[in-house]
This record gives sequence, structure tokens and C-alpha cells, in this order.
Amino acid sequence: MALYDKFQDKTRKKLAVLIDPDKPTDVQIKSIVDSANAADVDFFFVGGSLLTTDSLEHCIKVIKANSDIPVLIFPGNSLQISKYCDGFLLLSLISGRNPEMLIGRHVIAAPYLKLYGNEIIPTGYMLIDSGKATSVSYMSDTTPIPHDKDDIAMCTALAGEMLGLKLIYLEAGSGAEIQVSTSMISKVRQMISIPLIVGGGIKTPEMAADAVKAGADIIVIGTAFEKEPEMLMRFAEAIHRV
Ligand code: 1GP
Repeated sequence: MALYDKFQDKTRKKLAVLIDPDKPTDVQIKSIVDSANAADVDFFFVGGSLLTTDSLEHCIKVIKANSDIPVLIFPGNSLQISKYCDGFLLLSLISGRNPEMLIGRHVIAAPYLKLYGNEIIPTGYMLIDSGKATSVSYMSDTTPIPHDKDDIAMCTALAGEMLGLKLIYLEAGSGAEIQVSTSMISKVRQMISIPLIVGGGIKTPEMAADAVKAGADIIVIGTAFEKEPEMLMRFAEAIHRV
């Protein structure tokens, strides 16, 4: 099954585990991967707003040596490309008005992506305000959509779908204090027919379950698993049960 088919599969809600390749040691990556295998997690996303080490490919190799779960690059910039991943989320930051994040970086990355033959999934990436400045809003030089402006989020997601994007990702930012509201998730869900990803600041299995009940198809969690990979099973059960 092509990776995008797996995103579209409606048989269950899905969990993607985000690994920032800068942070964990090989032993810590292996521990998260072992927990993800046991919890039947659906995807690994690998990437970060700013990487300070040359660790991306190594991280992907460690995951792939220990798991059959598909690994997608979730790039923070055009340096985060590798032939070893299974797929690549080609992010267009449609909540912002920075042309570099809408098309500029893509022009630089495109020939490498073609050369490597990665499965490309064009993704409408939407930053939602979460109460404080996040790395991703600072690094992308874009203003997030206000937390309570569901109508702006709905119309932005709809425009993204009309432009041909294949996924919409509502992002509060890694480690966000406030997650995307269930009201916004539900209204965006009603507006679009493509799969909806939600992430940022989801700290408990109950919060993850609320997001999928509101209409998210895929939940992305990183920070909560960095310290406690054993929590992964509880999150996966809460999401897969819905
Ligand atoms: C960030 O949505 C992801 O891009 C995950 O966020 O680290 O807060 O789980 P957390």
C-alpha cells in the first residue's frame, strides 16, 4: 500500500510518533521504537524546526533497523532530506504569508526529492497560536492563526484542499502549552475531505482521544514520549479505540 493510502485508510484513527533527531541517543531512539512496535503505532515522523547536529539520516537508519513502521520526514527546512525515509511530507505553510515557506524552499528541495524517489505527500501546514511563541513560528517567520479563529482555519484548510494538497496539519507547535481546540478541529474536519493531522502540546491520552473524537485522523506526539516512552501504549490505545 502506498503511504498515502495508509493516511486515507478509514479503518482506524492513527498515531504518528515524532522524533527530533537532535535529542535522543541511539538507546533512547531504540526504546521509543520498541514501545512504538509494541503499541502498533502507525507512523514515525522525523524532523525539527532547527537541527544542530547531522543526525537525521542516522536517526532514520536506527528506526528502520528496528521497525517496519513507515518513517516520514517532517522537515523543518530544506536541509532535512534523505533517501532512507519511506516518505516525505512536503509542507506548504499555508497559515503564513512567507513565500519561502510557500514555494521558495520547495524549489531548492525538489530536484533532490526527485533524485531520491521518496514518496511525496503535499501537506498544508497550519500553525495555530498556542499561547506563546514557538520554535516553528519563529524559525518560519510566520504568524500563527489565532487560537479562537475557527473560521480562518476552516477557510485556510479549504483553500489548501482546493489547491491540491493531500493532507492538512493543524499544528500548535512542539511542547505547546495549549493544544488546538476541539472546536477548531471539528470545524476544519467538516470543511475538508482530505485526512486531517493534529499535533502540538498533546500531553495525555484523554487529550488525544478528544482530538480524534473531534475529527482528527492522525495525532502527532513527540514531547510526551521523550521522557516516558512507556506512555506510548496508553496513547495508542486511546487513539485506536475511537
Ligand atoms: C510538533 O505536533 C508535533 O510538530 C508534536 O508536538 O512535541 O508537543 O507532542 P509535541
